[in-house]
Amino acid sequence: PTANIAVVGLAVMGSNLARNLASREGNTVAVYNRTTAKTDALLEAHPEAGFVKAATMQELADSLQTPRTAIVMVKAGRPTDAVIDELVSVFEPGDIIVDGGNALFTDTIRREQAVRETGIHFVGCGISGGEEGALNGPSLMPGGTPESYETLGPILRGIAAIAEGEPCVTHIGTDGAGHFVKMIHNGIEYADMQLIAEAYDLIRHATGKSPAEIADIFTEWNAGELESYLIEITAEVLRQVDATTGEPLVDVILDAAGAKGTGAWTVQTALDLGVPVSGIAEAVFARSLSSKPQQRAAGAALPGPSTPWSVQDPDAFVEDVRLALYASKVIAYSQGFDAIVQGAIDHDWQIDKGEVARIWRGGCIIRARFLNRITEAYAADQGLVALVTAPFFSDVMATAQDSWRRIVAGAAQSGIPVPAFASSLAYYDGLRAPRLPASLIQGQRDFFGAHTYRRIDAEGTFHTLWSGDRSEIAAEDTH
Ligand code: NBP
Repeated sequence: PTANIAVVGLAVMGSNLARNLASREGNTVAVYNRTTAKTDALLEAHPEAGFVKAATMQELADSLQTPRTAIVMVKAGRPTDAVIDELVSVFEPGDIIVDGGNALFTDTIRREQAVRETGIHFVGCGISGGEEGALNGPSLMPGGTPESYETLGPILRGIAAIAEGEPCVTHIGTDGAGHFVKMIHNGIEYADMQLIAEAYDLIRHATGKSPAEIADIFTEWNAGELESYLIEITAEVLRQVDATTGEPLVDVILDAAGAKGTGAWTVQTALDLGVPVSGIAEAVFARSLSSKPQQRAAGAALPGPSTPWSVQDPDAFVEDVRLALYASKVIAYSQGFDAIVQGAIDHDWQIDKGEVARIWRGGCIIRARFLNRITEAYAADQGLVALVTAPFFSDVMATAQDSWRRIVAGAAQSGIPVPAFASSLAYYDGLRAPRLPASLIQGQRDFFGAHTYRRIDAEGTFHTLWSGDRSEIAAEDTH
């Protein structure tokens, strides 16, 4: 056997990852694809990679040194299960199967349990960065056993993106932890993109600036604390002119946003965990609304406000939008990390939050300067109960909140939809509130369902005899 690592599935992600692996010192990469013509095409296009061709799964297993390690990059769902079954039939105890596809973390937990019975290690590994990242350096989020990471870690460190001299990979936790964290990454990505889109929309409608002018604003923002991949590519998209019409490309692209489902997974999971990820949820819903042409056509006739936004000082307005974006973005990340904290508790994972922020600084779509501040916040306090309350971020809120409130209020008054800005602010104010009207909700629940309530001044559970004399009795806790 000559190869130390294999890639199974040679579509765009798999072939790029295989080339990345082959370009690193010390790796010999075996490659397999169900349709062998694809394997042949890859070998022909990249003789420099020195790939070892496997025409069957048995050939693949025979070409690998032990412990055998194979990274699976096939379509998520049934194809992944099919390939895992085939690998299990030719691998031996101690070998390692890595799923690098976009699996739902609960599928990864299920697969890990099944594969573990055979003595083979199964590692669900989140991979972020798309095709470009797979080729030149992705952010990698492996789960699985610590033992498998001893073999896998050095290989993954070799191909990961480098941020400030360090590879963007860490062992996230056992079984599905890696795919869970990748899912949250994607959820945050949805929120980040929606917030940027709202910022653009506000500036466009309230100041009348052109997409090219707004592109310059984003370029300027990218030199400051908002510096990130998404801000950078936003400027490029806004600057693009359509060759056919001569119009800004953003004006000829149909305004219906697609989705592949990982944002919805994040929200569904967060609902189960009981963690408010309202910024992410609004971002997912905003895409849904955009993709409802019939409802939007019917809605176009609905009455709106009589007064458009009259911005007196465009520079001051743009700075308000920048700060509103920054504050909302902090909330989106804070909510995402809250989901990681709760997911780790529910699934018994030891996840180092600071490390997660560290490995997101390179390779992935949400790479951003301020992730360093998140790493610092968790380094200072691993038990941080809400990221936004860390000193650095509460200072951001102090600086940004007046601008944020002006923007959300102005948007409401002039009828510009800013669901992610507004819900982030509402979450922030909810978090701050010394008392919430949840006391009233408990009263209502007790009234119609005898669900009982607790008091601020006594231990125990109580019920008011609403349909009797309305006196209070001590009650069994019924929830
Ligand atoms: P696809 O998701 O399009 O999958 C194509 C590959 O799956 C081909 O190699 C195909 O083999 C193989 N395959 C299928 Br389909 N059914 C199979 C089966 N029953 N048995 C064996 N092989 C089967 O490829 P991709 O776009 O390169 O994505 C690969 C994975 O990476 C996916 O899980 C995807 O969600 C994920 N992904 C991640 C990112 C990211 O940014 N992280 C981006 C894009 C994709 P064939 O050639 O014989 O049909």
